[in-house]
Amino acid sequence: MADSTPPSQETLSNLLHETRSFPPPEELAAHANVKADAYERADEDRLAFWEEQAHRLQWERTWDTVLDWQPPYAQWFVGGKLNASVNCVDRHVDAGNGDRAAIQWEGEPGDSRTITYAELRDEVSQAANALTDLGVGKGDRVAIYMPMIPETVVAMLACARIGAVHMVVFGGFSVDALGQRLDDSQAKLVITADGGYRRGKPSSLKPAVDEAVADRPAVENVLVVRRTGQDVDWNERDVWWHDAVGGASSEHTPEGHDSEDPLYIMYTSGTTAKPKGILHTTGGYLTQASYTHWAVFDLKPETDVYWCAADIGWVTGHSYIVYGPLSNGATVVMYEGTPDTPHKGRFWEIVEKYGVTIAYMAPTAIRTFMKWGEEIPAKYDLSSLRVIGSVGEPINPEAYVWYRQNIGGGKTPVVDTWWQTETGAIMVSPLPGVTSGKPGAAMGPIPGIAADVVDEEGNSVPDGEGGFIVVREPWPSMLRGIWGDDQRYKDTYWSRFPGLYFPGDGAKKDEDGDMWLLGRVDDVMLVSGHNISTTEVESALVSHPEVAEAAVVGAADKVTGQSIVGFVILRGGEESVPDELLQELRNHVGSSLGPIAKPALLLAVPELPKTRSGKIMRRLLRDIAEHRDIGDTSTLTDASIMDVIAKQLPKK
Ligand code: 6R9
Repeated sequence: MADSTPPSQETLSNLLHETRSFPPPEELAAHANVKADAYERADEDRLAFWEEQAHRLQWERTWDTVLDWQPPYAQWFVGGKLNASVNCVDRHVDAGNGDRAAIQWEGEPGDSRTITYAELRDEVSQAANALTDLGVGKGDRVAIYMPMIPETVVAMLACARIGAVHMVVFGGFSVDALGQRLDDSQAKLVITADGGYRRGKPSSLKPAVDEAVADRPAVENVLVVRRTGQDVDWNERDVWWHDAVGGASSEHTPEGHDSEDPLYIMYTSGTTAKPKGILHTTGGYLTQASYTHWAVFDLKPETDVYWCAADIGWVTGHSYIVYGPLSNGATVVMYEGTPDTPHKGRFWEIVEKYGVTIAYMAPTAIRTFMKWGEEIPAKYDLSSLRVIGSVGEPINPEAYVWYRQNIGGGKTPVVDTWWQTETGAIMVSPLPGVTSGKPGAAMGPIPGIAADVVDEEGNSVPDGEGGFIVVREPWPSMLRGIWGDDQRYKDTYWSRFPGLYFPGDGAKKDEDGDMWLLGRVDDVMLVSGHNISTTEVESALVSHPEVAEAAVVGAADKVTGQSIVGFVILRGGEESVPDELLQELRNHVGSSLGPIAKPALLLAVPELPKTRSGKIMRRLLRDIAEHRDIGDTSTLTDASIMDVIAKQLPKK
């Protein structure tokens, strides 16, 4: 509906005028990997800038052409050859860093493993040999349906090593979601585990795979890691990881792959339509994943301990647990379980235990920690942290300030990083040694990225106005298409504004010219002819001291077109709240944003429907608010929450 209408100027001028600003710490700025000149160099010659970044990697053959751009198809570092797994592993061993920890893994029950770069090379080589023995070759697709264990990383890198294309499916997805992705990608091997640990108990994975592959003969083998030791049914095509990989040689001679050879497919959960298989290739993707991880987190591989608390089944796990950090030779912390198992201080216990210096997580996690209370992180020594990041949704100014204060000790820069599965790597973000951070703003495009905010005609908007975020020039880690559906690639991203990439998000430039991301344009609400972004109303709610999380939707209304229905989680977690408080919250929104933005109905709920990457699924809340049957919930973490929320709603 509101598909092509940008947030109105009126609403935007009402926006919270953020005056807080946090300059980079002096010490960090003095030794920062990236200084302000990077923007100038990139502006002067964008291709030369990316070419310089490509030299961060080890190439078997250098490229002939930096960019071949036949809109909307880009090829980067054409003619170059490299191996992504060599760049993430062997290279560091060859440089004398074989003893450095590559992965510090923490299992949910408290078991742990340290894997050095030398050990990782051996395991990846063994897995590459095992995959080859199972008949997997270059270009074949391999599905990975795993818990958060080191073998998941090994499996991805082994595929990259032999040129097979990995396709990781969230361990929490249903049989149907897995089956649909197997059909679309025509995967020939599935790598899975008996199960993993979540919320204090073993959850199973193998039965879902058994069911999904039963009527899918294209899957030739299922390779199974033993993680929990639970009983599993055993079928003819099943192979134990410890037999196949454990028994394989740790010698493997890698070959260079073309810069444009496919590296992986990652499905993004379309809202109603079939999921899109986003295709990424090798040289450009690895260049930008590596550069952004080094630049945005100011990574010093010798001394930093880096932790990204995302799941590997999300693109964030691909670019910022695996390809970015490992290509930079970083020490990466990886955690298997949930943040409240066995207690609500688990994340901070991990930071203290490993001396984490850089942490990266989603706003949904940050808001949950706000709800649990600041006394929990206060019990741990978090003084090792020096840069903290956010990704996945707009971070509300209040959540940003809480994060900086209670996790960052009031001193660390917060990097709010905007990007998508399709962009492959970070596009818009402050740089911690350069940018003064402003709560709630992603600030501006990183060097070498031509992102802008435009109006409906595709013209750049002046400062103080809003519209749509677009990207004007191709970038190295951009998607190369949608697997098997070229028309959809053109229609989805390149048809709204001819010649510009359209990510589907609303955005604005504030009076200082800093960029704010305002959520998906299809979530924008239309109330009495005014466009109102969900992000702004939610941020206004979260800025009230009693509110930890909020989601708002526009529900059909005979009089106003749509009316705003809000769902809030209170900081103490109470569900039965006095009407006066809800009234006060409605008024609070009214006074921050104007009466038009005041929710017509506000409900206190114990939880919100979220995807595994923590995004609020507003379309399901809209179904509830409009008293409709609830749509597809297969990508929800916990579908039972929908009944709980529906019960709160007054009858029609
Ligand atoms: C990396 C990732 C992409 C969508 C994107 C936008 C939202 C991500 C954000 C953000 C505001 C940020 N998003 N980061 N919105 N500020 N820092 O999340 O990929 O799962 O494909 O989602 O997430 O709406 O378009 P993906």
